[in-house]
Amino acid sequence: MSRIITRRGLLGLGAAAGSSLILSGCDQFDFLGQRGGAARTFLEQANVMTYKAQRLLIGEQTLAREYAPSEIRQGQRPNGSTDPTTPEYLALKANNFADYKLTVTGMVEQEVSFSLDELRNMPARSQITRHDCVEGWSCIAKWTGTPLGPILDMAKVKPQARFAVYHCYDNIEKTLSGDIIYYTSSDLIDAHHPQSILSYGLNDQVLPVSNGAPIRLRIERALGYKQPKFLHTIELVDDLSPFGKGKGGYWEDTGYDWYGGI
Ligand SMILES: Nc1nc2c(c(=O)[nH]1)N[C@H]1C(S)=C(S)[C@@H](COP(=O)(O)O)O[C@H]1N2
Ligand SMILES: [Mo]
Repeated sequence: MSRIITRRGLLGLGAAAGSSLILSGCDQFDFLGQRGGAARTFLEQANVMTYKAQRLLIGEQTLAREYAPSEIRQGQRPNGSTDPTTPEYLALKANNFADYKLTVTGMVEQEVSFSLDELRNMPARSQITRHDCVEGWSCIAKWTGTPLGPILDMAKVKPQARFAVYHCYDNIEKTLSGDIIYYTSSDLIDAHHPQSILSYGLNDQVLPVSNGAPIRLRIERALGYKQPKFLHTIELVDDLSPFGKGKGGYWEDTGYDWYGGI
């Protein structure tokens, strides 16, 4: 069977067969923000199917496509939070992230923390990939960072762990009952994927604040909202229900697909 069947392809087929909805391109995801909309309900029901189908069809460690430098046509378009205002983040930024630590915690034998310099001195990987946002735009960019898999291995993930939760510094939403902080999550296959890197470089420059400084994780086979910026803690868990509204991420809590595969 073809290796290039994508979630969009599957949804397109399902929609064409099951209803009058046709979901074929990025632009058509715009209306997902409407809670209870027909397309969103369809996507929510399709979550389980797409995760299992994608793992079967795409395989565990297939690489996302990488591009040539000539295919980078513009800077990475900043989206979502572009200038976090939480006191913790402002304090780190004021000191050029000298006091930043990335922590791996939860279901691990050994909690570990790394400074930015330590992360920059670990084996690095660069990759030119395409970022696809559900709002209907894409950008090809070069990301440089250190692979997440070996860092999880240093922490010795316990066998009962099933997910990695990625905690960020930014207040994506301010409400009367306080700030809502961005988070997302992945399974451990994506966490160990060779292209899953803790990136600190973008297009051969230091990763700017607008794109997630000092560290932003890339999960290249997933949509934009699965690429956490301003990352500070990776928590290994066996259950996503205690976090946010229990769906595994800020956007996932509003109804977006948890797996978010492309
Ligand atoms: N912490 C954090 N991560 C985030 C977001 C955000 O608002 N906060 N937005 C997500 C979305 S929807 C997209 S499309 C990308 C945008 O990344 P960029 O600003 O580097 O283009 O980041 C994702 N990761
Ligand atoms: Mo996005």
